[in-house]
Amino acid sequence: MCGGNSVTNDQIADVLDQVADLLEFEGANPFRIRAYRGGSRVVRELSESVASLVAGPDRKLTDLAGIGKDLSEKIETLVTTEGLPFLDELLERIPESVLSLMRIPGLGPKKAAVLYRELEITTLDQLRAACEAGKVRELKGFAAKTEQTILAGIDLAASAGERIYWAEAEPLVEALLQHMQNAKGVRQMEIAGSFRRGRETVGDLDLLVDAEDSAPVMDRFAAFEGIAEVIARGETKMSIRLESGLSIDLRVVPTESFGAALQYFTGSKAHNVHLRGMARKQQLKINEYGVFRGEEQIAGATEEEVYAALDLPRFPPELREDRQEFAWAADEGLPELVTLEDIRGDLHMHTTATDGKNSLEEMVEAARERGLAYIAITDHSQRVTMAHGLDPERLCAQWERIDALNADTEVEILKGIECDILERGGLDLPDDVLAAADYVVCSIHYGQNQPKSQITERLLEAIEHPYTSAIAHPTGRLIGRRKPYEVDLEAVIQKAVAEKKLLELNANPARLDLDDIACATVRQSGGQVVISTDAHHCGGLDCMRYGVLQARRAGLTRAEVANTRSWSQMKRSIGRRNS
Ligand code: DGT
Ligand code: CA
Ligand code: CA
Ligand code: ZN
Repeated sequence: MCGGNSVTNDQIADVLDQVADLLEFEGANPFRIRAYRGGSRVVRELSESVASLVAGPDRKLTDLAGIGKDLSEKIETLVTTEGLPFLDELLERIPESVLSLMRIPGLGPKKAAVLYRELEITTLDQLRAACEAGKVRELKGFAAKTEQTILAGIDLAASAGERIYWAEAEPLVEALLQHMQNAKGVRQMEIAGSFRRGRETVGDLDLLVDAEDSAPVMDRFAAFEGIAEVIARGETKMSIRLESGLSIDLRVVPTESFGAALQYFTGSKAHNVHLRGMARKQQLKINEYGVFRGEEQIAGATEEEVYAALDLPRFPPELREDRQEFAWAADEGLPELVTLEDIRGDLHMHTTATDGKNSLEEMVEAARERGLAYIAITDHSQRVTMAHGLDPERLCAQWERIDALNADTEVEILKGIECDILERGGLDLPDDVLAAADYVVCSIHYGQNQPKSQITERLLEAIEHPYTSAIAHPTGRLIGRRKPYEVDLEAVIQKAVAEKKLLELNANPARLDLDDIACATVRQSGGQVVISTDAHHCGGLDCMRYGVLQARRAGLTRAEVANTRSWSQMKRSIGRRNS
C-alpha cells in the first residue's frame, strides 16, 4: 500500500491555485495563469491520488487532460519534496497581507496589484479607509461603484461563514418559493445553481422565474422577509442580500428560454463550459437563451430539449460537475441514481443511553413512522466518557431491552454499537461482546491529530477486525469547521473493499463524510457505502435525504448503497464474521 505522509490532491490543488493568484498579482502571462487554475481543478477532482500516480511506473501526469509539461514538473516536485521552490520565490516577493486582499469578492489578484502598487495598500483596514476617502475610484480601472462593491465585500468577508450548508438553505428555498408563488404573472419557477446540484454547501441562491412582465415579480422579490438590502435591480436581473449575509440572484426569463436559462444557471460552470465546447463541434451555439443554429433558435423552452438538441440526456443536476457525466453519456449511459425511496434501513443512531435525546422506544417509533424496515441502535462505547459511553454491562442491558421490543414491533431492531477505535489502536470493547452484536460500526473520536500513518493504521486494523461491519464518518471532517484528519483514504477504501466492509456516508449535513469524490472512488473500486443518519434525536432520522443527495452526486446507484437491500440480504454482503 502507498503509505507514508504523501501530499493529498487537495493540498496540491491549493498550491496550484495559490501560484495562479500570485502570478496574476504579478501580471504574468494569462495563458500560464489559466494553465495553473485548470491544473488545480483537474487535480482536485481526480478520484485517484496524484502522489501515487507520480510514484507508480505505469503512467505519467501529462496523460491527464489539462496537465502540461511545466505543470507536471511542478507537481512532481511538490509530491517528491513536499515543497515548491517556485511558490516560495513568489511568496518572497509578495507581502503576506496582500493575499487577504485578493480574496475580497469583486477584487481579485489583478485589482489587488493596482491597490498595492498605486496606494501601497496591504491590509483590509487600509483598503476600507481608502475607499471611504474616495481614493480608490481615482485609480485606473476603478469606479465609485467598485468602491461600493469593495466595501460590501469587506463587510461580507468579516461576516465570515460565507457558504451555508445545503440543509440550512433548504427551508429558505421553500419559504422563497412560497413567497414568490403569489407574484403576478408567474408561469414557472425553479431554484438553480449549486442548490439544485445538491452541493454540500451553497454560496448564494439563484432563482429563475418565467413571467411575462418582470416588474411585479421583482417587487414581490423585494418584499421577501429578512432582506437587508437590494444590491442591484435591472430589467430582468435583481440581487438581494438577506440579513444573514446570504444573497439571492433573481432572473426573469421568457417561456421560450426558460429551459435554457435553467440549464445555464444550474451550472456548474465547468459543466457549461464543456457543453459549449460540444455545441461548437456541432456548429451550434448554446447560451442562457437557447440553442441556436445560425440565427435560428432550435431549443430553449425545456432542459430536455436543450440537451436533446446536442444529442445528450437530461443530466440529473447532481451530476453536472464535468466529472464523468459526459463520458457516461457517450458510453454506457448515465447511472440510475439512488433515491430516498430506495433506502430501507438506518444503521447508525443514538439514544438516551449515551448522548441521544430520545429513548430507545421513541427512536423505534420514529423509525416506524418513517417507514424504515430495520434500524441499528449504535450508542457510543465506554471510551467516549463525555457521552457516557456504554461498558459491556450497560450494553448487554440495552440488548436485552431490544430483544424484548423486537418481539412486537414492525421495525426490526438490530443490536449495534458505535465502537471507538482507541488512540493506541484496537477496539474499545472485548471481542466476545462485539461478537454478540448484529452490527458494529467503528469510529475515531480521539487521537485525531496523530500522524497520517498512525491514523491510517488504526483504521485499517479496525476494518480487518472480524466483528467490524462498517467505519463511521471515515475522515472526521466537520464542513467549514474541522478539516478531515490526516488519512490515506485510498488505502482505507481498498482495505474495505478487500474485507467487504462498509464505509459510511454519514448523512448529517455538517459531516457528509465520505464526501462525493470519495464515494465515487468507492464505486470505482467496487465497494459499498452505507448511508446513515447518526441521529441523536427522532428528527435526526430525516437527515437521510442529505446523504442520498451526496450519494447521487457521486453517481451511486442502488447497487453501491448497502442499505437499499433488506437486512438479511445486506448482512450476507458484509464480510463480518458471525458469531
Ligand atoms: P455557489 O453559488 O458558489 O454555491 O455556486 P453556483 O454554481 O450556484 O454558482 P453561481 O451562483 O455563481 O452561478 C450559478 C450558475 O450560473 C453556475 O453554476 C453556472 C452559471 N454561471 C455563472 N457564471 C458563469 C460563467 O461565467 N460562465 C458559465 N459558463 N456559467 C456561469
Ligand atoms: Ca449560487
Ligand atoms: Ca449566483
Ligand atoms: Zn454516532
